[in-house]
Amino acid sequence: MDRQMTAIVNARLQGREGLHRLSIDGEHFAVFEPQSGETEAGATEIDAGSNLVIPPFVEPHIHLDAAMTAGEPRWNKSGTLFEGIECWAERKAMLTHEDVIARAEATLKLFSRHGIQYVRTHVDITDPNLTALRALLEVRERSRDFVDLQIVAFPQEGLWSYPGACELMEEALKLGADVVGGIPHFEFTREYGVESVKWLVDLAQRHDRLIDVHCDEIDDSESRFLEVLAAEALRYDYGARVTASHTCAMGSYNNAYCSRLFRLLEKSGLRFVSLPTENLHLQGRFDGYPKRRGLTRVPELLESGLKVAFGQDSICDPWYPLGNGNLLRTLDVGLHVGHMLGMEWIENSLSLITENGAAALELEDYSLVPGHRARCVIVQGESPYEVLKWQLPVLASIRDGRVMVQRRSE
Ligand code: 17E
Ligand code: FE2
Repeated sequence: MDRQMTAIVNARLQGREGLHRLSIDGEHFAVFEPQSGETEAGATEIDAGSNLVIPPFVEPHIHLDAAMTAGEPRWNKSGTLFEGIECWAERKAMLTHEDVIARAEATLKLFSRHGIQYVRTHVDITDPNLTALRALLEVRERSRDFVDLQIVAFPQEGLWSYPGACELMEEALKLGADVVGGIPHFEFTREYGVESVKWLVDLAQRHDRLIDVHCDEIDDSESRFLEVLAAEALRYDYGARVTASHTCAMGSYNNAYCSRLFRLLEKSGLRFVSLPTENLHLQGRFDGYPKRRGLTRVPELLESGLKVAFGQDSICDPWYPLGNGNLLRTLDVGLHVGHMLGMEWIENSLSLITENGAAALELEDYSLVPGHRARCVIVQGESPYEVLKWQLPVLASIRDGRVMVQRRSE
């Protein structure tokens, strides 16, 4: 049974000196008080042991329908996105309701052990039976105790390029998908890509839904659907509700084009999700040396005031054979690729797997303040630098005042 707590003591908070006592009233945070020194935890109090207490981790981009299917029915030998899509089409034909539920729940439980309490999953709707979507809608309800799950209706094989995909998108939203997805760089033609983006932005507005598009996940400097997505978002004043995922091609754009593009991005206020482990693995596959790394321009986006979050994208699926649920590993890789190991970046880095993800998911009631839901994690380390260096599993994950995960410090 999860234990209900009345306070967290000996907590270190980002941006504040010293130790704090965070009291909890039922499911919500109550008063936060500075402590004069270390204190002993009472029977219904949890001891943070001078470690940082931060909001729960947010996984802003995962594919739960494909999780844990790596090698089924065959391995992705080339390591490209495109062979991954082919392998997945074969595995997709074998999906059952129970199969999807079992793998998705196992993955969410793995995430929970790593302090993730919010997840956005893409679910492939290019399937006339919508098997994965129906299963994930059930998982969303069954898992509410330990995770808030957002479901993106994701047309993996294209909106314009897969027969019936638009009707399946509409159906997915009627059934209860939270977010509208897309994949313009995979459509048969550039025009299809542009049309698909315009169509999905309109669809989202008609249904009052968020948007999260797999956008320009390719090392092609001519893949320029991000500008279309941003312009549409700006036109309808929808930017804060739109996430551009991947945007790998931005790593290949020339600087003059990027300079023009960034003006639009700043005006649009789009959210960004970068998937560093995944794209390091999938991109650069058609290059000789020097070889591109296929990541979007993370530090430049952040310096422009835009919000970028990191996500895992895959857990052992046709696109990526590894993954362990620990977002600190993803953060580590992303900071390396982005040349972001300067101390200022490190000190601010936890926002990439917490609050910037929360912004993409439009979470309310997220930050650690009195009155908000008592949801947080106790990480191992007194500073973001220590947390990043050690990458140890969370000491505790608390949700609405209940302790869901607790382990001894290492
Ligand atoms: N589908 C896709 O289009 N791109 C990816 N990176 C994954 C699935 C994991
Ligand atoms: Fe993805």
